Amino acid sequence: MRMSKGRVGRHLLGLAVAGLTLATGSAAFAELGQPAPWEWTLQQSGSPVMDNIVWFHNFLFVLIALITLFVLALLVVVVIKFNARANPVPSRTTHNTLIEVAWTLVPVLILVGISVPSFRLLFLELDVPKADLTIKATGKQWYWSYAYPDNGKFEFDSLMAQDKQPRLLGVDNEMVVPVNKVIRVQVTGADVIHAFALPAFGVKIDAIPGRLNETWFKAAKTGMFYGQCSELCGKDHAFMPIAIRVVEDKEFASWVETAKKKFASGGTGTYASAAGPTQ
Ligand SMILES: [Cu+2]
Repeated sequence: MRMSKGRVGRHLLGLAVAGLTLATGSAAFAELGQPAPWEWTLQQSGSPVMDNIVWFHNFLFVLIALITLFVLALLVVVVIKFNARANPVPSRTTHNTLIEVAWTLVPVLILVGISVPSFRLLFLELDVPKADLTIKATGKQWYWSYAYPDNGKFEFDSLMAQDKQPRLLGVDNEMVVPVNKVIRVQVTGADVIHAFALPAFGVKIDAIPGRLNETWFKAAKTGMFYGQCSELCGKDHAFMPIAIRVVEDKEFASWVETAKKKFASGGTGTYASAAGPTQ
């Protein structure tokens, strides 16, 4: 099987075009900000980082599908053309320099082609841009606390609310952020390792005691966005959802005023000291 240079070029161009087409197409069954029943795609994107993750995911999917089909086709050809009946006198060829160079070089080029968007995405995720707002999220057994050091230093606990929808995702006090602003989230753990994850924003970062991790997102739309603790952290690991309400600037400002009063006493510590670090 020989592949001319032109064919390889056309092949790779085809992959790129197919990847782009898939990435721009809408994702069936995926809702914005929360999971949906029978979902088989990624959640709808709500941030520039997630846009890039979705694109990269689709790009790799096309690439891997084409490679798998190509290898399958080669296997079928071998089975049909070179079995003992069809090919009673086998060739004694052992080397073919051109094809050996090609099957070394082509995979290398494919990997280099993958690494470029991969590193670009990695830097986009890890390189926090100049933030408009900083929020500190602390993972605790088994709820989250959010502190707003830029807006009066208030802090409050966010616990799962049994009576709220969506089930297992609704909380009593949501994290509230303004739309289209760069939000820097500093993440830490108070007792054991938790993980702050919000699929629609492409955010997932460990909350480790004694360590301050940083991530960021820029919500593209207003609305409710849900995530969950994503590190096994004890018996109620599944019941410490992350709920973020994205609002317009004005609404955010008025929420800050209310929150300053509501959480003046400091909501933090109440449950942590009562529960203690148990497994
Ligand atoms: Cu947790």
